[in-house]
Amino acid sequence: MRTTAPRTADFRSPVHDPRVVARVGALLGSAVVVLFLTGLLSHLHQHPVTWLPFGPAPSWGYRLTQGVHVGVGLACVPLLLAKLYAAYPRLFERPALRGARHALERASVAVLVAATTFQVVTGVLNVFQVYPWRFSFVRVHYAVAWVVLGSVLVHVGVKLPTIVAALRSTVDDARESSPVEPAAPGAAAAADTAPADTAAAGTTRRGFLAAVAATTLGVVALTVGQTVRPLAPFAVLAPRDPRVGPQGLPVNKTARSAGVEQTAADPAWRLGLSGPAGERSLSRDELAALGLVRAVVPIACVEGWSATATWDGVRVRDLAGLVGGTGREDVRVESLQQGGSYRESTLPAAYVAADDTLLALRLADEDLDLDHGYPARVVAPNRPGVLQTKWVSRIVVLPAGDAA
Ligand code: HEM
Ligand SMILES: Nc1nc2c(c(=O)[nH]1)N[C@H]1C(S)=C(S)[C@@H](COP(=O)(O)O)O[C@H]1N2
Ligand SMILES: [Mo]
Repeated sequence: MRTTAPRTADFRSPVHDPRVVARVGALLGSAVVVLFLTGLLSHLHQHPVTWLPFGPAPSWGYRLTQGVHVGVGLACVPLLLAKLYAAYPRLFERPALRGARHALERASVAVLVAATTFQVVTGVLNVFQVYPWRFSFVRVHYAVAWVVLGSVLVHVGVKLPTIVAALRSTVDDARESSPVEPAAPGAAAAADTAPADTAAAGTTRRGFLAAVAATTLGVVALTVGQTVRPLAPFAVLAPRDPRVGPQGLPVNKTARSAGVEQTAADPAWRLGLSGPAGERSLSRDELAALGLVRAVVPIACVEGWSATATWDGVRVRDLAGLVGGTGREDVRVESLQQGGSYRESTLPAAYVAADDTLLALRLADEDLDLDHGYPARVVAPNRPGVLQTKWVSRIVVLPAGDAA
């Protein structure tokens, strides 16, 4: 039995090769850029900034970007494992420390691996609604996203010559089987003693890359059904089936878990309206008497699942108008729910003005199910699910220019 730590050159599999590492890395790096951009969009939806106002069009916008975020995020599981497997022998390079520049390079790789692994592990657990931690997932995931982006940029910058050379040489060319990164002195010496490359090694590398590509595509194919309806039967890896739930729509938070079972079902419920012209209160029948408008607007959960639904309700713009709103003010929507982050949301003015932004009373030609927000819930196009507030108790027209 060996007692000493292995050396990089001890890892003889032809897969431990810069050409493989660079190819998997290019895929993973592209995925990370897509994740950063789509994630940033999701963040900006939930924390609007005046210099980049979102609007209600296209109605499927958030559905697409967050669906891509979670789809690509799940695809990162095989990509990350493949990248770590192909590159890990470099951990055993000796001497481990070769001066300040090298130490910095190693530290940046450590940060990159830790931060990316953290994002993938916590992201996947979040999508499956498993929270074995006490911190706020969204806040930490957002902060670490910047660390991932920074360390990817440093990593690519430092490795650019190696990456370019590796991507230029074909995977099956009969070349010496070199441990990852031949530039390292120890590794170069080892390369001399490594067995000459053969066609078989090329096949193994190509086989590995093909297997990684197939697994990655497989993960995507078996999860996109959570948002692409025709593929729903194949979404065996997705946590949600977009067809399952009351009125054919999934439920993230039930009336019971939100603690509103009694208050939402109370026949004495009235909608409170508040605005520059004063206060109003309307029963459900009075709301319905205003005339219902139909909108086909998807629910697009931040967790990646989404489903189109047909809603009937009163335009939020018209409700705001009853208390002096002009359609140019933001509107705050409050729920009967007493606690939790999603008990209220703010509709920016551009959404308030939209024809399809409703206080919905009905879904799929029936009164809303209690779990879908009865007696009334907000639906607006191109919005994260977390902002489609259910069990609405009050709508407040905010002073113009008082963006939340
Ligand atoms: C590896 C690189 C990744 C980066 C750079 C990244 C980046 C981001 C960012 C910036 C946000 C917005 C957070 C906010 O609203 O403040 C976000 C949200 C989210 N990400 Fe990622 N992400 C990554 C990986 C993943 C993975 C692998 C998954 C799971 C499959 C995932 C699932 C989610 C979910 C579910 C949200 C919505 C959270 C919420 O609003 O409740 N992410 N991501
Ligand atoms: N009051 C309240 N509204 C809420 C939530 C909540 O927790 N509380 N969850 C939101 C989330 S995360 C989603 S995805 C949508 C889902 O709407 P549905 O249950 O009708 O499908 O409701 C949103 N509205
Ligand atoms: Mo959600």
